[in-house]
Amino acid sequence: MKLQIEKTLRQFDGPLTQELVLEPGKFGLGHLPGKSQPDATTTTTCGFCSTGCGLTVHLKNGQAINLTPSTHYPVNLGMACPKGWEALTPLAASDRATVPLGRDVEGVRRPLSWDAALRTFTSKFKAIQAKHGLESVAFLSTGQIVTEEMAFLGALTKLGMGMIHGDGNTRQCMATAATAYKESFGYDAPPFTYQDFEESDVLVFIGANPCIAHPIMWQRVSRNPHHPEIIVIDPRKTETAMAATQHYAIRPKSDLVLLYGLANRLMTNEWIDRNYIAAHTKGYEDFAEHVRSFESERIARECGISTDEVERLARTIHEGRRVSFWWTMGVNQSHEGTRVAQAIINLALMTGNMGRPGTGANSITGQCNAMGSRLFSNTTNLFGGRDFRNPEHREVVAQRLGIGVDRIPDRNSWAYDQIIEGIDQGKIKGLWIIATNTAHSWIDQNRLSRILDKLEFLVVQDMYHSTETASRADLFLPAAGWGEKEGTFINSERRIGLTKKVARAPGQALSDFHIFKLIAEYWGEGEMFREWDSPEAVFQIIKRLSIGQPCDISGIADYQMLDDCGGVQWPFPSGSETPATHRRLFEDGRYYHPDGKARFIYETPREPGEVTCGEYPFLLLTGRGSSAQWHTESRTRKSDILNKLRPSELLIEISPADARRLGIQSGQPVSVASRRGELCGVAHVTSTIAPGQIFIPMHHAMTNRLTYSEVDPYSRQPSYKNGAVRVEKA
Ligand SMILES: Nc1nc2c(c(=O)[nH]1)N[C@H]1C(S)=C(S)[C@@H](COP(=O)(O)OP(=O)(O)OC[C@H]3O[C@@H](n4cnc5c(=O)[nH]c(N)nc54)[C@H](O)[C@@H]3O)O[C@H]1N2
Ligand SMILES: Nc1nc2c(c(=O)[nH]1)N[C@H]1C(S)=C(S)[C@@H](COP(=O)(O)OP(=O)(O)OC[C@H]3O[C@@H](n4cnc5c(=O)[nH]c(N)nc54)[C@H](O)[C@@H]3O)O[C@H]1N2
Ligand code: SF4
Ligand SMILES: [Mo]
Repeated sequence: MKLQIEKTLRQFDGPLTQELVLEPGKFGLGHLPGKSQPDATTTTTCGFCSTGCGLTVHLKNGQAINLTPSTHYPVNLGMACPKGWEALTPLAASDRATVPLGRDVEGVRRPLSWDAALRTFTSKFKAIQAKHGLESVAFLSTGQIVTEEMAFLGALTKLGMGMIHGDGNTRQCMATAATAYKESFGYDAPPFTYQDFEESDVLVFIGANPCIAHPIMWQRVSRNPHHPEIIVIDPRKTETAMAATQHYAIRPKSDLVLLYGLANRLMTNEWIDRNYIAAHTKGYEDFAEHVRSFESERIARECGISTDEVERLARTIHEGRRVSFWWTMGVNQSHEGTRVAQAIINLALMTGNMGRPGTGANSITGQCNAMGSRLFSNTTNLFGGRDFRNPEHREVVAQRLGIGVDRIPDRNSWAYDQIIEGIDQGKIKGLWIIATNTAHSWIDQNRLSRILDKLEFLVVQDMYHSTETASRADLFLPAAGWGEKEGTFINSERRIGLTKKVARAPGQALSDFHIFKLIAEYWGEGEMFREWDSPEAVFQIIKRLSIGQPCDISGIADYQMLDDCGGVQWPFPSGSETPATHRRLFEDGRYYHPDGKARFIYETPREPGEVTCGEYPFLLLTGRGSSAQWHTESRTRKSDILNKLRPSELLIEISPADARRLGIQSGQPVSVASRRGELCGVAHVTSTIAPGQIFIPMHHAMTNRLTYSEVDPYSRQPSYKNGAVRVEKA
């Protein structure tokens, strides 16, 4: 064992360490074209958004030199958005991390050898655990590393290092959808396939802006030959709303009232599918009683649209033969997001729009592997969507991993916000952050910053040493990025796609996989991970863990099969025939609850915790700014091309009426303040935003100084799209 560590480290010593990362003639995967074919290509899956586009990488001497969208991949059919086209560029950025970094006695960052870095990691975290208990060290991870790495991290920390608390940035993103599905369907199972975009005759987008956030999904909508009605429910007149046939600019956070009102209209008019309700659902009668008081006049009053609009919307849903409902962050990031998502699910269930082509209650995912994180990261759920608190589940997992069941925690982890609270209260002293930029993307940044100061030891593992979070680290570990390692992503339509190593990581940067493997050895748990030898070996372990669960993928032989099939959608249990190109769930009307029936779940709508007032009269909305910007922009800012496709300044979108009243013109500097912080930007006067609201893109590090920390009580996802602010000429 010791020999193995030494050998690995020797190979990463010094500047020219790449030979081990990329063996000549063995290009990432064994079956890829080797060095001798200078004009070879290979296929991979994009590492930005959850669309999961297939990309064809053009190679010279085994190295990626260019890429184009894959024409035959069933997801994108030859298309890619600007980020996909530019995916290789961020790998060559000048702030790529090439060596581990520690801090000297003065606190100045200094390069460390991997050996010293790993020793520091181990001794510091072990000392904290010895003094304050095993739970005093926690981790925060991501939806942007491959499933194999997520599984490794989840096993290493919770089964190997004795941690209880570890969560992902998927909490900021998909927790609401996951919770809603689990309660309504009995399992976290987005039912759709992208083909549904093309097969619907009515598409309803709620709190989603796919023109910007999922451009290639939107392309699929554009290919729909049925002249569909496209309905957008969004307080802003977004790019998607402009392209829609109907736009309802409802008052922010009034979705639940609107959706219950629609259920009321459908019910009152008998526009429901009684057969479907009787055969496949439970709880309809109580739900019908609940929505009785949501009459059109009330909806109009509370949502800020007319009664005629309510009627038209209900009628359009009724008249559609194949109606699909799609939602994203306008729903998930809300104080009552879980119930809003379930209100959408209820509409699909009561109208029988489930399980048929072009239908479904469909949550669009965000990050390239948020779906992998939901199932296999071992954070919120025990591997495979199981429950840490269930002794039988723990027993199964222990058996399949060949470990003692006592190694598996019998409690759930704290959620992201609770981990932050835990740091504030001194319960968590050590934190390991992997592939997420907490010091930019988490809510209420001024408060977060004060809390992070309380940590005794912060480790950050990222591709770049320059991120807001990396700059705060006591120990920094340099990671390889997408394209420099292999593994699988699971996209929004449950498709497991393969991503490959087509470039060398710079300097001594290692794949997250390698880093976890080394940490396992240094921690003294190498033996537990003997079988976890390569991403593909871990893929086989994940397959084993999935058996018997709705996400069973034991029928996927290996990586080669994923490559050959253009990805495979779960479920795909062993014994399945060749996977069809498109598969949706619930075609037989059987859901995952023991009785096979979906549930109608509802609750009384309530006001968010912060509302506008005289001092803070504007409601703040945040979200994606352009298709060329990715989150905290650690990657997209590194591309000159993408930089040309985004605004060069932080734009504050404000309505013409408000701008006039405040004497503000487009291009003028403005300041925005909330109870928590303030920022300066440039006014963008536009009628896409309603009076009384402003919109600020999330991509700037200052945006989250303003945001208000409130979480949905069931999913614990933060409500990033609500807060009261003041706007002034700067
Ligand atoms: N270019 C680009 N694409 C991305 C990303 C990126 O950073 N850049 N990120 C990816 C990720 S991780 C995610 S999660 C997705 C997010 O994808 P989306 O959710 O589509 O994007 P957002 O802009 O965050 O929010 C969508 C809309 O919600 C609306 N909204 C706000 N409040 C409400 C409300 O109360 N009700 C309703 N109905 N709507 C409301 C906003 O006006 C906004 O237009 O995008 C993914 N794709
Ligand atoms: N105000 C506001 N805030 C928001 C949102 C909003 O709508 N409004 N949306 C929220 C949502 S939905 C999301 S998903 C989050 C996203 O928030 P973050 O996860 O913080 O955003 P990213 O910029 O994607 O951060 C990913 C980090 O991982 C690094 N990285 C990339 N690939 C790898 C890898 O392979 N290995 C390692 N080790 N590192 C890697 C990148 O350099 C980057 O620093 O933001 C949330 N924050
Ligand atoms: S739509 Fe998403 S997956 Fe497709 S190329 Fe763009 S960022 Fe990549
Ligand atoms: Mo997200």
